[in-house]
Amino acid sequence: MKRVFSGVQPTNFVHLGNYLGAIQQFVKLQDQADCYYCVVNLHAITIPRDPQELREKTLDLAAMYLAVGLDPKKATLFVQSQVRAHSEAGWLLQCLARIGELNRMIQYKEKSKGSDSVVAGLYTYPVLQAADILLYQADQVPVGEDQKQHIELTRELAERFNRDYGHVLTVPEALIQKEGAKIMGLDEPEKKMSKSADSHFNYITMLDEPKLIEKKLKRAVTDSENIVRYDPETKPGVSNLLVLYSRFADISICELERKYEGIGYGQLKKDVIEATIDHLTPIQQRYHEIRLSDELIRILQQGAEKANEVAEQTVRKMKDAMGIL
Ligand code: AQP
Repeated sequence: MKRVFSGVQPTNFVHLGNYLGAIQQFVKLQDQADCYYCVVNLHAITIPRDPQELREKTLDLAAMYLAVGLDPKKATLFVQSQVRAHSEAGWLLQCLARIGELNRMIQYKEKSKGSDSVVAGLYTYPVLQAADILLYQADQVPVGEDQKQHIELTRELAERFNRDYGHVLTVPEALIQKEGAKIMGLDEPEKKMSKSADSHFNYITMLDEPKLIEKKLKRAVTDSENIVRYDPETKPGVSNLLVLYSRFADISICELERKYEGIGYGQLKKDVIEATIDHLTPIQQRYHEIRLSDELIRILQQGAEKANEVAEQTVRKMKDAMGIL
């Protein structure tokens, strides 16, 4: 059986990009593979966070994992900081990663732009991410397109480790969907939807109320052509709306293009609003039930125990191979 690992940062609320790009794949894969899904809270502190808020957001994200349909009987759900091997393996791999490689990381360049107080953790975070994945000997890593470069680095580090110290680590591959791998910002559809966008009109979170979803989608940037056609290059806003509608209503984009022949953006937006609200409402109801239950803590404890067993084995093998007593 294949092994799968992935994680999401508990920063702000999960948005439709995280959900359609990554988390929906997590749910499908739990029936086909041995899956480990993590709330990567150690990554979240690469940008300063309020400690109480980080605690809450960590549990919020774990509750969202369950609300979208992850089943702790099928997949292992846990919090990164509750498995110490992540930090330990992160250091071992930092001693293999090269400065030149980290300098090339696009996310680092984007997130550090314009700041004169960038912390070292933001720079080395792709190496910790590699450790997260390699500890579980994952074959596949379901992610959005923006993570492609980090998975390439992970593969490179695993191959380098195996070459220098003997075969210990599985070299994983990224699992990136054909459609929805990059959901674009509603207010700026040339760029990806992002939790850290300046305006909340950029994204729809999984917990946005129907009225807010409607407001955000009504304001979504389109173009002046008023012809519904999928063309991400020249019509990024309309194409993004088509992807959302296609994924939520389970209708192919070709079919949607036919459906909207001679019909303008007003109707398209109305339909996207309805499909989005219909999809998110039951998830939101489940989320609110789960978030306050003791069950959540118990599931995370059990998940951490299982994750610890696997991760400890790998880090021990890594240390043995490197001659670390
Ligand atoms: N816009 C997106 N479209 C498709 N997939 C996306 N992902 C993120 N944005 C999009 C995927 O979501 C997973 C978890 O991401 P993360 O928590 O590690 O955050 P991130 O990649 O840094 O992106 P965010 O959520 O928008 O945060 P910021 O604003 O901080 O960059 C990953 O698999 C990611 O590919």
